Amino acid sequence: MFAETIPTLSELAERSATRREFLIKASALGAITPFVMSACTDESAHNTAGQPTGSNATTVPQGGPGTAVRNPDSKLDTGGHANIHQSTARVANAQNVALHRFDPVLPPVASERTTRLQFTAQEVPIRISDDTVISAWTFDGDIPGPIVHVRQGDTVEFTLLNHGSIPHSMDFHAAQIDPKVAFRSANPGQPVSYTFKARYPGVYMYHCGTSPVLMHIGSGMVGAVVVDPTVPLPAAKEFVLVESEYYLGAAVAGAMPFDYTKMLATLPDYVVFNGRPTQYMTAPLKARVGDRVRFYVVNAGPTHPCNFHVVGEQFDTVYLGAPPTVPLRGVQTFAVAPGGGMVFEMLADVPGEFVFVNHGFGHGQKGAIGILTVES
Ligand SMILES: [Cu+2]
Repeated sequence: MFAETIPTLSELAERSATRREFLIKASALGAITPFVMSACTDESAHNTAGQPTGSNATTVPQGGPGTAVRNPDSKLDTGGHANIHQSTARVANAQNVALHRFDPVLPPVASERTTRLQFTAQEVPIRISDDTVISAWTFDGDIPGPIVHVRQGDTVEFTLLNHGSIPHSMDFHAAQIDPKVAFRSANPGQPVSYTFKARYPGVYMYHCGTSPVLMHIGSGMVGAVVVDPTVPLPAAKEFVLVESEYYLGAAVAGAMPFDYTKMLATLPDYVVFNGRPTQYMTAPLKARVGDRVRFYVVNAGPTHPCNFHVVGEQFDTVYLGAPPTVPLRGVQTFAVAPGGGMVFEMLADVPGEFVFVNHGFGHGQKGAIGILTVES
């Protein structure tokens, strides 16, 4: 219904002569309030010379290239870098970066009970639409990072390599672990490893936790972990959607950097599922009549809720936390908090094109919208 009355983001783009005009139309929210940002750049105020300790501390991420000695607590790192106001990446070939659809299908769970993950922090340009390349910070070169799928009780052995230019780290919400040790920052060229057990089922965010966390989450270092319950959920078509907000500055060498001041002002240019605005409008998710459809929705934020809704459908089951504990029945819309993850299920009993959207429509219109096609 709304598509008849409100132009989509793609339509806005087609009608707009320039990118600036497009953004103004897409935002339709007035000027961004000038903002005085915090004092996160005062390195001397934050750093100490501590070393990581504890059984999970397998490397010593101190003194990497271009960095001072840092506190092992990643929340205190990164301050003092000149580029903290805007993300940077190797953008020499930004215009040659191809647009690709992020596959939202949940990958199969591994047969082994120990999953070994090695992610690489990479600062790279990513094309998010035909006319827009962003200068992102990533896990493994994409936004979101790889979808991780394990089972309750599985062990995850994780290593973060840092091929970037500043410290990065990894905070798995699925882990219960001393964050000061495990989530410490890895300096460039110096990996960090730790091991955790996925004790509770559900869908969980992961993100870089290096300070300022807002900048590292907001620049793309996010992803999802799906932990299957011991008693499997009913068979379903399973999709993973990671919503995130983009706050962008003027293009440099063909790529738009993320803007920390705009992140603090909390007025995003785009709100996206799996890294690209409206990507599933032109390349929908697919199901057949009779399928149970399960959406694992993570809201990476960094700031706003994801008010998840499917136009023309209702969720018969919503797991707010670990399934199968206390699901909600008969839900039209539910807000996933920033940093949260929820599981939404519906029975695809009617054929058609069903729009899934952040029903906070200012954000739906900024890109958090797609189509589930149900074929008979
Ligand atoms: Cu980071």
